Amino acid sequence: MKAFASLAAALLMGTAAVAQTNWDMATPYPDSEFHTRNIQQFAQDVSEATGGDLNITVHSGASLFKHPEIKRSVQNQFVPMGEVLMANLFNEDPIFGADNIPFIATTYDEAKALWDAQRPLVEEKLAEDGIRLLYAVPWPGQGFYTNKELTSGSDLEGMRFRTYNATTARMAELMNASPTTIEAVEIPQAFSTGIVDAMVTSGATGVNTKAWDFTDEFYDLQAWMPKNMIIVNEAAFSGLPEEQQQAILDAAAAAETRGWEMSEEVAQSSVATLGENMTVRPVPEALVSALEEVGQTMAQEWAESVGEEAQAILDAVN
Ligand code: PCA
Repeated sequence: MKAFASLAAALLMGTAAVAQTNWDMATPYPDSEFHTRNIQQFAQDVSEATGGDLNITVHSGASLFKHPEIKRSVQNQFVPMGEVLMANLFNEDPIFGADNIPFIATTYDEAKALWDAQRPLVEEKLAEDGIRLLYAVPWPGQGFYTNKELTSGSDLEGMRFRTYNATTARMAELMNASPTTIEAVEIPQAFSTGIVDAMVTSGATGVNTKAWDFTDEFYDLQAWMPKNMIIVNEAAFSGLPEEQQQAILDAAAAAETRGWEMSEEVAQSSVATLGENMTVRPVPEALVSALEEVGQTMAQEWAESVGEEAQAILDAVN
């Protein structure tokens, strides 16, 4: 009888252990970044909706996998879920880079129209690699941080420019600056060791890295709004009970709406914070027109590499 009772207890415990699934999630940006806060809320929503049966532990700041490894890690199921800057996958397929070209989409409405047109193609590409897209959220518009005043595009000439992927490096190159790709978490160190003396990023990342500690000027160009995407390994996802799959999809839809709102709020608040700590200059016309020209070259190069699907995306924002 005693033996039977302990067997029953062991079975019960066994069942409980099976019912609870613990997932890790690899993300590239720090805890304080609004994207990460949004993901934490997403994970909490999933846990609550599943009564604690599915727990997602968020490993932020590239602590589990380096940013360039996150997509492949999800693909190979080293980790079931992750976050990646979509345009970083440009080298796998240029469709991922549509939101990284200067002046194609510069407002939240335009970014939304671009995303609506781009999304099915992104989903299709990821599906080929056994990955499901859950949601995507844009960064606020991108601007330049420098240590000297910019009056025209040619002032960027020779600047050691921090970029974050191949597309931003191409932009820096076309502005005759000299690009070095550096992850957001490594920005302060790159400046303090003198690897770079200028950078492109949003007000959000400027505030998070305390850009005023190593640059003097911010130019709020709002030139493009690259998106982060949250992805899940399809086999891992479809291996979950249906209620848990649904909980993830519901939490993802909520996170997408919430994330776009957070982005818009941070776009305002971050520029205000920068203004309290460093010089936020009105953007000089000559700088805008130089970057517009670069944007046209990049749009052309991008459209050629994508092929006929590019036009539908460009039309969506025009
Ligand atoms: N912050 C990220 C990507 C774009 C942004 O605003 C970065 O600078 O790496």
